[in-house]
Amino acid sequence: HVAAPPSPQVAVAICLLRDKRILMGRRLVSIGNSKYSLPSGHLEFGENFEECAIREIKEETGLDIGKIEFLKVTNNLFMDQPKPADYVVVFVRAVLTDPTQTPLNLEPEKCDGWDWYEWDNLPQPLFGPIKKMVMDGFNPFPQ
Ligand code: 8DG
Ligand code: MG
Ligand code: MG
Repeated sequence: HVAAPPSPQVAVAICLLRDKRILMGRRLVSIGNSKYSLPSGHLEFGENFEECAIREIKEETGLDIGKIEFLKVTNNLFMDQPKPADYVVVFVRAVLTDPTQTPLNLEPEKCDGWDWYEWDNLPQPLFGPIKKMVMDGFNPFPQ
């Protein structure tokens, strides 16, 4: 019996925008450990991108989001990891249903905490994929 080879995985990453700021947190997991990134998670079977975004944000921050819009898809390879990974990442943007709601750190074993950052003053160091997108001129805010 031969183990099945690894497959690409699908993740949804959420640019949660509040006024001129975006929600980010410092990762505490193997890929991108200690780097700042967007809330994100794996697409579950039978779920669409919007449902995944709503669920992951709720699980990770307790926040309720709406106005979810597709932004971009990227293919991110992490081949030099101890456990290599191949992600197809769907980036969406969203806003808070209730703008007075504040983020909770509901998965403290995976994230150091959430905060709002201005796009021109993002926290450092950024997680590789989002860092590259920023350098390439990506901007999730409505123009
Ligand atoms: P789950 O068990 O809740 O479904 O997953 P998770 O624990 O929340 O997964 P995650 O690591 O937060 O996100 C899934 C993967 O998405 C992550 O391991 C790497 C990948 N990923 C990229 N680019 C980006 C990005 O720009 N931001 C974030 N947060 N994740 C990204 O390939
Ligand atoms: Mg996550
Ligand atoms: Mg998650």
